[in-house]
Amino acid sequence: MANVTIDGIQVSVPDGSTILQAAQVAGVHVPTLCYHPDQAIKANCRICVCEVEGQRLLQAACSQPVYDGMVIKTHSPKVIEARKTILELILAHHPQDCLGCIRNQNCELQALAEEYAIRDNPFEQMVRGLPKDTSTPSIVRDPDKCVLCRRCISACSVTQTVNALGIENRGNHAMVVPSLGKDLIESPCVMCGQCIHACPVGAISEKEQIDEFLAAVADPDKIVVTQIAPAVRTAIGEEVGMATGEMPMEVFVAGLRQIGFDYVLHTNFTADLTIMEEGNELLKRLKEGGKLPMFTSCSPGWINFCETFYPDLLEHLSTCKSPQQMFGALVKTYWAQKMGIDPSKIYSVSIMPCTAKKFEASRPEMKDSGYRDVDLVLTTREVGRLFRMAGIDFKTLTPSKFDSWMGAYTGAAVIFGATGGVMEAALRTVYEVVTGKTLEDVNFTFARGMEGIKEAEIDLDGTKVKVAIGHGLANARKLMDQVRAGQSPYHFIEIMACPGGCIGGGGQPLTKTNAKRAERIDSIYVEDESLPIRKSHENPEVKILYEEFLHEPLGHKSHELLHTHYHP
Ligand code: HC1
Repeated sequence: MANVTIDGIQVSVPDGSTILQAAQVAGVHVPTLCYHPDQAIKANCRICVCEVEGQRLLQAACSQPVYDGMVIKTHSPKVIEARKTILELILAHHPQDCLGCIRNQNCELQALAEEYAIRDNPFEQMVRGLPKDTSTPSIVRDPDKCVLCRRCISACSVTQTVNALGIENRGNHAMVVPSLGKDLIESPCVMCGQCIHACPVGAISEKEQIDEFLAAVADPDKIVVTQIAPAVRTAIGEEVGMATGEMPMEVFVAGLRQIGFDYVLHTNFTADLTIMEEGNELLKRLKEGGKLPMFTSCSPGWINFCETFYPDLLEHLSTCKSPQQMFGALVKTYWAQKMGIDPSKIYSVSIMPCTAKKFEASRPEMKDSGYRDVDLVLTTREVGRLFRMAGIDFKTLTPSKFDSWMGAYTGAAVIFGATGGVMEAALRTVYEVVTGKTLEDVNFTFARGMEGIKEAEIDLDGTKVKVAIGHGLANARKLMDQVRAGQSPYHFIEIMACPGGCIGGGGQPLTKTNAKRAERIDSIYVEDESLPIRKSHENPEVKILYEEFLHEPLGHKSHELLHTHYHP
């Protein structure tokens, strides 16, 4: 252990700790910018510099290890002057359009400028005037706003192993650019949006489509219908001043009606339906000798990753469309018929935790209903903005229920939002279908939690099925390399592109830490346990859908509307 003194406070910390870690133990705030708690140390912005007694040069707190007897000052006049100069230099190269910036009031640079009372900048403004990159349907890059912290590069290349972003040039000319220096759409970007969570400023953001939504609501010829993804409810409260998981579902539904939705339905309904189709597809492959292991296919960032990096393994993907797209195909066919509504008037809006869902909805093949199946995708953050714009007071709102025929859901659907949830939901149904017995304990706890790869062997009354779960694309890559090498022992693999699953999606309220992701996961399982029905095949509205419209899983109508193919 090392005994150090920070701003007069004595603490004892493990050998090898950094000044920043020691400061956290002492309860002393040291500002950071390039530092990210879940990434390797970069130490390139120098905002965290501190004064160490006996040393002439200031030391970066995020990278400098402490030693026994070290005396540190975190806010001496010399330190404050250095930090102010660093901030002034960054701001001299940064646009001053904070009022119109998507990160206004949620920007780490803006917060630091306030913390250090940066008022009149002595350095001349030298913004480069680079164009925004709006080439993808999901993500916008604004290179002028980049502060070169490299957190996006780390998220893209280490957490996700996608390597869509890199550094071009050196010194004053250094820039973060898509690989090969082209627009993002020409890079291997999978549109997962993990770079957005990493970015401290407004240099990378979702493609905001609030104005399209407002125009649809104002159009008297449009019937605006929404679906809500499983991971949204747990996090939406964070956008309106509530704790994680605190927003009750029926209050959320009431809020959505307030901002203009005519009907509120649920992606959870088609998550249950996905289990019916995907579970039966797995059983068919096991029985008839189809491609194994079978991979889940609901996470669009993962599909993009598979198409880009593993085109030779596409046949392993389940042919099921994602729940978002199953919903899109059914709302303008089955639901429109049931409600007696002209499908050409339906404007179908999904609320998703995911930026890649915007891309998925725009895929040319996603129009099996005869129309664009999903017209617009709003992220959780965009809906948070709409709630704030409408000035809704959630404490006084009268709770409201989902609309009929595609609004009922089970606990199995709720857990789709967390890593391992699709696997657990599938096992709850597959067990009962294969064994004909009631599954008394529905909790497959091996599937839960933030461990990168989880695996188990499930005994279905004598039939042994080996399964694995990976979340975050670096973990997906490990599982895929095993499959490519012919060494995968598994029959069924769940992959979610984002760390933690959809609760950590690129469209969720901005979070810096895996600890926050774990908190959202906990709230998902609390919701699962609170529901009276926790197995997808017991969803009463899904039963009606099969009786009246689809007739059987994997049948003709299902293939027409609910399944798809993939392309390299
Ligand atoms: Fe997901 Fe899915 S769980 S992919 O993570 O299968 O985004 O929430 O909506 O479609 O249901 C995301 C979440 C989501 C789909 C479902």
